[in-house]
Amino acid sequence: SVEASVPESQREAWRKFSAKEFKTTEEFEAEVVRHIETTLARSLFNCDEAAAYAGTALALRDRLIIEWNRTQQQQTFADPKRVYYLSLEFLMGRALDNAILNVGMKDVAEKGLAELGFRMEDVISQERDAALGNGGLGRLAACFLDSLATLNYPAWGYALRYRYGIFRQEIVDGYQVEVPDYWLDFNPWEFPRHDVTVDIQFYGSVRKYRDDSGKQISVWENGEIVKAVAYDAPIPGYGTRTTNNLRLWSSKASHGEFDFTKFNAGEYEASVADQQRAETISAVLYPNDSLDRGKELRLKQQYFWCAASLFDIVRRFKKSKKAWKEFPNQVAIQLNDTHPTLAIPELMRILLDLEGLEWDEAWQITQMTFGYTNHTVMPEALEKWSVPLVQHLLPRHLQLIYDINFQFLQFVERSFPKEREMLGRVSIIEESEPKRVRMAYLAVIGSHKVNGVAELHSDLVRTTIFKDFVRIYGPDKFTNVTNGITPRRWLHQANPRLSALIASKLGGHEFLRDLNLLHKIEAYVDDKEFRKEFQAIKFANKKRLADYTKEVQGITVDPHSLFDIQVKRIHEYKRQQLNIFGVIHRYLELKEMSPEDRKKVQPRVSFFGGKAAPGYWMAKMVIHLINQVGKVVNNDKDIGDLLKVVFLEDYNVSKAEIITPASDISEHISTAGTEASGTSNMKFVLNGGLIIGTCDGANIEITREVGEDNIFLFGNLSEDVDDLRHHHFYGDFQLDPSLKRVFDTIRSGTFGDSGPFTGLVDSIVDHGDYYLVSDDFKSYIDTQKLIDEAYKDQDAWLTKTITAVSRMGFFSSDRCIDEYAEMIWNVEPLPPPKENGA
Ligand code: T68
Repeated sequence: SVEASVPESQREAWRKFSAKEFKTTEEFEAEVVRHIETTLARSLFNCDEAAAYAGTALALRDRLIIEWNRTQQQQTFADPKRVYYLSLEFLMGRALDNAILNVGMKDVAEKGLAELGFRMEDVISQERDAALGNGGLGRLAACFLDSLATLNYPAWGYALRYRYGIFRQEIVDGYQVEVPDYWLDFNPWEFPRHDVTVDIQFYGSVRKYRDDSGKQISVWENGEIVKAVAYDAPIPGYGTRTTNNLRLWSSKASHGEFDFTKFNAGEYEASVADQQRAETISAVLYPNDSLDRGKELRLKQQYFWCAASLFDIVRRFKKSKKAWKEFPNQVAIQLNDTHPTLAIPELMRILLDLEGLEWDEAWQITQMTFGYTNHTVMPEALEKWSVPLVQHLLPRHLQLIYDINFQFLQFVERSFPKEREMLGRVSIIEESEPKRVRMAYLAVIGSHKVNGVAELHSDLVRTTIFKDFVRIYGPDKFTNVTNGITPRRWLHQANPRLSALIASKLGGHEFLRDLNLLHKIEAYVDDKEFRKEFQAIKFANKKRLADYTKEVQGITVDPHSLFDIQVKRIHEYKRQQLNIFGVIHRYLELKEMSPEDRKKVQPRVSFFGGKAAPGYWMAKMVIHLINQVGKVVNNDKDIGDLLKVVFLEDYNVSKAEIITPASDISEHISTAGTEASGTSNMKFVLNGGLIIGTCDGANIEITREVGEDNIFLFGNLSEDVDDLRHHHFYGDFQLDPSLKRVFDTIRSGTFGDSGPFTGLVDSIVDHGDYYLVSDDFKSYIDTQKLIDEAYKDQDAWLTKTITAVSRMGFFSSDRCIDEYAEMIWNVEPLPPPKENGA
């Protein structure tokens, strides 16, 4: 039984007046103008592009919210098993373009805006990115929301409503400078739900007593309360009425604006300080993408978000009045990395302390509810929280973690009585000083499935960090779901002309819902007209990036050059340094050549883009080196157009939509075994670019799908990494002569003061070359040579790119979500009703 607030007899009137969605161009225009004139209080005499954007966005928002209401109503009545995707990051980018596309109103909006005097492209580019994420992990979550809605899964995303997203990057004198990203000035996509709030407790103490029946009761009390307020953003599926919800929690002082008792007692500042301290929790996204810094505020964020989300999920479940044992049949919670692992002890607390369940039942429910996705095997990224910190902030949760650990270790001891040394290895508590909670172990123990994000990565998960756990639980608990990307944003939106070309051959856009249909375009690989248009599209996309580069970076590049692109977070393991050393090597070779020989060279532009974590010195020096090399190379008269080096400032999702379709080659060159999957590799190939890459992450599956002839692989394999590191450790290696020459050039001051680059060079020459740059250098530059040669045969190159595109169907996030749904969540789609109403 569902409560409804309007009595049956009045519902007719209600229905008569309930909001209608615009359908025609005229209705759309009417909505836009109405919003501009009334919501925004502007007129046709002062309507700039920003106002046109606002009006359009508000019109679309109204439409989404009608669909959203319908979807939520239907889900409330049907009460199916729902998926909850807990992620501290959702890197959504812009919403307007996506909303227009997904509700199928592109032509209407384009025509309507034109009639009102605006170009759709200009209007769309007024929107600022919702940048609530660092990189791949956050963008994956965003692609998943798109697929979940498109496939009609009843699903919710839960995250924090950061006031500041990932910082904006500026380059000043060749160095990265961080500027705050205050993105909430105008955000038409969110709906504050001031009625949906949750009290979240921190600190305090635990009181234990026995009730009348002798049962031990734990009460967590005397803590500090902070309020979580819900903000909802509608997530429309493509070509379906399903519109799911992304719920973001904002923190607020529990007593509202400020504490009047304190205020009246003259403690004005103290009362405001309380309020500010509470609001700090959701103030800022942590900008580290692969380093665990163990900061108290981060732990607060994690608990605040987990506790609010679980309260919400449990509240929804309880409305259905089902027995607790039904919980895992109604609720699947996916943990995006270990960031939401506190949800495990939090659910235990709810079930034991608040609902009075017995341990065994509570634990079974918990394990069956959670799934955990791992995104890295690199030790410095694995979260470990200091025990004293957890004790202080979350005293009851620490007890529960110890209890979980106790039960678990007993189980291990029974299963492996002769391997007592295993207990220390697998304990959730690391016996360090201070002791630390290993969150990844807690996540494994509290979940029924653990998955990696590409085959090699999932193998490494099973054979390295969770090796013991595979023996303890058996191999079936550990699985692989290779990442995917949404073709709506990353093909249709980013590359409308290519999408149109494909549609013209496949008889429509159905491939955007079933990407495997792409294989049918392989039949056109020899079709003259098709090839011509495909090539023209690539050129136009390169031209667009060239224009952008001129406009924003002031650098002129020739779109006939080979465009070589590496855009992603800057990290030693991703090896942008290998790329820039290769560029320096190329520059030195060009300098030595005779003018005659230079004429035979394939001109190239090396594009870089990406942010460095603010505290990551080495990454910042890589950015500096790229910019310094660019300054010298781009102004060298001997070189001209043969080589240009561009650092694209402030790489983000909306810029990726311009950059990705413009590559001839993109670089995915991480040290083997370090990049869990990578997802931009998929985006580049889908848009008709080839890859230079190592045998790492999803490069391996991409090779399997597109064929070895259509990708450029190089470098050492992951199974050889340990040995190679060992050799470096014992000084048993020879620096490649061309790499040595690159280092000598840097040291000589060719690229300005070499001081800032000392650490970078030394890390390779003197400090063990952990990321094996020197070991892969030769094979990297040789492969780049092969690419130069291959590119000269434009016909063969075109054949490779078309073939590769046609074989990329596997990498849709739709495939990925269906795998999660079947293997991990056990949920079914809930298709929307054909006509209006539930
Ligand atoms: C990325 N991880 C992987 N982490 O590096 C990438 N980490 O290989 C993979 O394709 C992608 O996840 C999706 O699976 C990240 O992006 C983070 O951003 C991050 C953020 C905070 C803390 C740790």
